[in-house]
Amino acid sequence: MSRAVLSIGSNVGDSRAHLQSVVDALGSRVVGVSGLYATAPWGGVEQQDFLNAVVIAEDSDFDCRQWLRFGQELEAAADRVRVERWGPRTLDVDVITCDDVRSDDPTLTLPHPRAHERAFVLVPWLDVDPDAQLFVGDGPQRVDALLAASSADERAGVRRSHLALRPAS
Ligand code: PH2
Ligand code: MG
Ligand code: MG
Repeated sequence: MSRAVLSIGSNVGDSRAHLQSVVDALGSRVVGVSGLYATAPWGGVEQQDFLNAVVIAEDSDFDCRQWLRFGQELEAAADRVRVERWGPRTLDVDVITCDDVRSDDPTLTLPHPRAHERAFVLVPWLDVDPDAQLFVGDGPQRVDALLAASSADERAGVRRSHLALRPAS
C-alpha cells in the first residue's frame, strides 16, 4: 500500500485532455484532484504557459517505483518526446512524495528535490490537502508555510483556470 502526491503538467497539444488522461487512468486509485492552474513556465526556457494540477492517489499494491513507472507510461501514451530539460511537453507526471519515503536515488528522488520551490506544485497541492507537509532540508515543513515564503513573482505565476478536471469515474 502506498499513497503518492503526483504533480501533472502540460503545455503542448490539448493540455486539459492530457491531464484528464492521468485522472482517468488512475481511476479508483484517486483520493483527490486539485483545481487546474495556468502557470508561467518555470526553469528559464521560453515557452507557452503550462496547465498544472496535483492528484493524490493510493494503491494497495504499488510501491513508490510503480508510481514512477505508471507516470512514464502515461507520458509515453501522450506522445511525450524528451527533448529539452524544463522544455515544452505534452504530459509530465512527477512523483512529489510517496508516503514518507526519502531517497536520493537519481531515477526517483523523494521527495521531489525542487517541489518546495515551485508554486505550481504547492498551490494545487494545498487544494487537495490544506495540511500537507513536505520534508525539506532537515525536517518536515508545512506546504502553506513554504508557499508563503516563496516570492510574490513565483506565486503570481500560478492562476486558477476556468477549466477543471472531471473526477475519476
Ligand atoms: N514543468 C517543467 C518545466 N517547467 N513550468 C510550469 N509552470 N509547470 C510545469 O509543469 C513545468 C514547468 C518540466 O517538468
Ligand atoms: Mg517536471
Ligand atoms: Mg518529469
